[in-house]
Amino acid sequence: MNNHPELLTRHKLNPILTASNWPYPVNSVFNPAATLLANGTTLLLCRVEDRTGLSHLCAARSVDGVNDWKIDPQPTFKPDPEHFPEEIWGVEDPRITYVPELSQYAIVYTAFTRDGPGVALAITEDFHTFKRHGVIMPPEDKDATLLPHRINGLWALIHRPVSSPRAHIWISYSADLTHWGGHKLMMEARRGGWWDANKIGLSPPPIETPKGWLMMYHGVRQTAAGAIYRLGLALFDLNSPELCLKRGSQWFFGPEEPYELNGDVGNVVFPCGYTILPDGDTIHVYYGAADTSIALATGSISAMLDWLDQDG
Ligand code: BMA
Repeated sequence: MNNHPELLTRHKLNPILTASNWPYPVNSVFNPAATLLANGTTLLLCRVEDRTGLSHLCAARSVDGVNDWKIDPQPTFKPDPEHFPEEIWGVEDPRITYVPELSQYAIVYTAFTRDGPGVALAITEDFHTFKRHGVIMPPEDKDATLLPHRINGLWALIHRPVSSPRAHIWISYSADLTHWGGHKLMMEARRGGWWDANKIGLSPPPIETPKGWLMMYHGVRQTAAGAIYRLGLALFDLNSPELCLKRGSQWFFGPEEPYELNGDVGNVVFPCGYTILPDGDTIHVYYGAADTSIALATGSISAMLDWLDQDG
C-alpha cells in the first residue's frame, strides 16, 4: 500500500485568492464554502477577516472555478448583531448545501457569540438576499453542515460540539430545520498520539456516494509548537449516517507548502467546500491556507473511496 497517496493535487496557481484580490481593505480571506450555481459558475462564500479582527462572508464567482474571480464589491453576508445578537463577534466558516426540496441553498455557519462559537443557519436562493434562522446549536459548537435531503423524513445536521478538552462529531435531526433532537455521536476523536487525537471536526459537507456519505474531516494535533490541522477520510451509512462504516487510519492531506505553513495561523489546511465536475468524479476542494488565503486542490472521489477500502 502506498503510505503517502496523493489524493489531492495542489493547483499550480495557489493560493488562488488572497486579501490583495479583494475590492475593499481586508486582513485575510480563507475557509470558503463552495457550490456550483445552476449556470455552472463556481461560487465561493469566503470567510473574510477585516482589520477589526471580526469576520464576514463575501461571495467570489468564477466560470471555471480557478481563474477570473468576480468578487462582490461589498461584504455579501455581514454579521447582524442588532437582530441576531449571537453574531456580535462575526460570522465564520460557512458550508453550503443545495437543498432540492426547498429549491434553495442552506448556509450553515459559525456565529461568534459572547460565549464562543455557535451554529447558525441561513437560507438563500441567489446569494444576494438571505433568510436567517438564527442559532440552531448553542455554543460551543461549530464545523456544521446540513445534509441535502431528509433521511427517514427528518433533516440532518452534522456538527461539532465541544466537551472540553475533547471534541467529537455529532449528528442531530429535525422535522422543521428549527427544533433539533435525536442527537447522536457520529465519530469520536481518537486518543493518545494519533494525528486526530482529542479534537476533530467536519471539513466540507460530506459527499453522497453509492457506498455511503464520504466525509473529509480535520484532525487537530497539538504539539509543543502549536496545532497542526490535517485531513482524514471516513465513510458513513447512507440511511443511518451516525453509523461509521470506515475510517482511515492516516491523514491524507496536511500543510506542506509555504502558504499553508506560514500565515496568521500557520500549519493549517481547512476546506469548507468543494465542487464536483461534470464527470461526477473529479472534485475541486477549496481550502483556507494558514487562515490567510484560499487554495485549490483537485482529486477523485473514487480514488478516495479506494483508499478508504485499503486504509479504513
Ligand atoms: C478552527 C476554526 C477555523 C480555523 C482553525 C485554525 O478552530 O476556528 O476557522 O481556520 O481553527 O485556526
